[in-house]
Amino acid sequence: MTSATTTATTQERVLLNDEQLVEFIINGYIIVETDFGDEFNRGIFDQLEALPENPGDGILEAIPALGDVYSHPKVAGALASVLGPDYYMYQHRHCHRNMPGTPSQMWHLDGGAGTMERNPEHVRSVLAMYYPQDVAANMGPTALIPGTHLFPSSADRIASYGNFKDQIIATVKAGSVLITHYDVWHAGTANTSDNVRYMIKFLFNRLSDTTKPSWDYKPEAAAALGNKISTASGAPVTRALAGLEKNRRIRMWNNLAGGISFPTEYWDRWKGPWPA
Ligand SMILES: O=C(O)CCC(=O)C(=O)O
Repeated sequence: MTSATTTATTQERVLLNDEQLVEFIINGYIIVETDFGDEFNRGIFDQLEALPENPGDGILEAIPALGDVYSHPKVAGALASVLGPDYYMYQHRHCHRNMPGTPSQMWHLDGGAGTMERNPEHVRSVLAMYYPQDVAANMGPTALIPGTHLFPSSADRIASYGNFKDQIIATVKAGSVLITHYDVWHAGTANTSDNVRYMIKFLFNRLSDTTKPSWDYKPEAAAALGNKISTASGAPVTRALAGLEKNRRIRMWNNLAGGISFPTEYWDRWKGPWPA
């Protein structure tokens, strides 16, 4: 493990609000837009273009300004909200350079190396992907399937799957950071444009369990949040899994919120009128 390299102090961090946190639990991702401006993002892009080869894990040493992305108050705030205030950056990182003509990847989860940890009932690890240029639909945006972090166990069969009804194609503005639960199914899509697309992926881990919400929690919102977590429709899942999906969301909330917990429940989904 490497120690946290984020320089944003706890006070500077712009934490997620309740609504954003619940959306993260339901969908497994959030897109954070930074306010660096063209000069900063263009500067990173130009430095990437000048690299003689892919420095692999050494990308941060090769381009130290990338550290500013992950310590930006909104990025550090989102990471602290889902991983606790003492989260840390993992040592593996990767620069994806997608040239015009790069084909799409297969759906996948990352390998679970080192201290990265899968958990459908908690947030222990996340991916954070920074895009130094606008990414239009034809430039190979990252695709993901919301809600799949709640069912990571089917991951060994996903490579040959095609399009999903509810997939998200994350077209983003330059400077955006896509933060996903480690277990969200994702893939780079084809770059059919004439432009190179860069994405730099960093990985972050939880260090300790939180005893209270680490986001901008408003106690008066609790009832509505509990209701949303247990009733909002997310990814279309089979009826038999709907109860498990909701209970996993609730357990994820309970793990993130420390003492403020919602009860998980059993209900008989099969009782009722005969199908027409
Ligand atoms: O290139 C992308 O947008 C996605 C890359 C990816 O799937 C990964 O780094 O695991």
